[in-house]
Amino acid sequence: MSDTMTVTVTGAAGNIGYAALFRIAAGDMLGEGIRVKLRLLDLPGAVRAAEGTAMEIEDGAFALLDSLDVYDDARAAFDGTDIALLIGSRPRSKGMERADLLSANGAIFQEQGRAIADVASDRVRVLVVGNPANTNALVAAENAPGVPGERFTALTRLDHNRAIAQLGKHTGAAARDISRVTIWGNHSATQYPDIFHARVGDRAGADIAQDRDWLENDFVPTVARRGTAIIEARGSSSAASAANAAIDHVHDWVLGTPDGDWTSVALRSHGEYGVPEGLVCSFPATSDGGDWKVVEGLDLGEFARARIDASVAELVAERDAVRELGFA
Ligand code: NAX
Repeated sequence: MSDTMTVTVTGAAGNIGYAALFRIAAGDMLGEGIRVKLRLLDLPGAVRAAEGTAMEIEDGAFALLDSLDVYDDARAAFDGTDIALLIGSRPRSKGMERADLLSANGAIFQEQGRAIADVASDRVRVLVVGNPANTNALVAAENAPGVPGERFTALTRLDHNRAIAQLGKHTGAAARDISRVTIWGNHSATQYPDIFHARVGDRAGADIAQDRDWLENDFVPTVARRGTAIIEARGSSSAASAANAAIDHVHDWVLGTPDGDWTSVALRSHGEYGVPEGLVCSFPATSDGGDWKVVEGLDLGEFARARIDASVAELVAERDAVRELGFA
């Protein structure tokens, strides 16, 4: 890894961007030895706000920050970029149908995929946060000829971290003592948070999962619907926790996952666990600092299989919809 990296953040004027940018500049994402060139992208109407955020970043006087630029043009913003955090997307507005949402986002991620293929660095790594994240990542990847498919990922690390937190609350264990949790499928309410292979201190997750009532009626729905619970409580959607998860994702991708553990990453499937090839599906994965590698060979019981299949079916339907619209 070189000692300077260029990082582009889209949706830079938004809530997650605001929470992520300071931590990136502080070295939390790439480590303290790496200098950062930050490029902020937002829509023309939000550039003034992104400039305000940039002024605050300047005022952080971050030792690792080499440069800071604000753009309203994707090609300019992705020029030479090593890490692209695609946070900006079109939210669902009142009365908007699902097809309209997929269409609006298909156009955004098609354009950004093309721009990344044309102008980003040869080693570019992409994390899509903007929803529907898995399918947006699929659209970007399909429109980026020449960029290996495994460089396009979507964020399920927030769901993964939420699962660790809930498991910790239930067992009294600290987050640091919990490993090998997995989020399978889509970043949506159909996701399946899996603790059957987890370790909680010296306890096996499968043992904790014996409490089926807690597992089915508390743990799984609490993790899957946590985003909605936060909107209800805060009046706005998760921002700092989403930014934190995006930073965790890139950190582990670039610097490697801890020995003996894995994380959850939405990756293009090569057919692992029977997931149709090409879908961007969340799997257990490790990194040695290079590419993500799906953890293979985990036994999936009936409980897991049914839930994973349902979430994968939703991914297939989203893929078919963007294909029909001509974006993939
Ligand atoms: P905000 O509405 O605060 O900010 C979004 C920003 O993106 C705005 O400044 C907007 O102008 C910009 N934007 C829109 N289209 C753009 C484009 N084509 N190019 C560049 N910028 C563009 O939303 P925020 O709370 O920051 O959330 C951002 C996205 O993250 C949303 O799609 C949200 O649904 C998604 N999330 C994904 C999560 C995940 O785990 N994958 C969790 C958190 C969050 O819900």
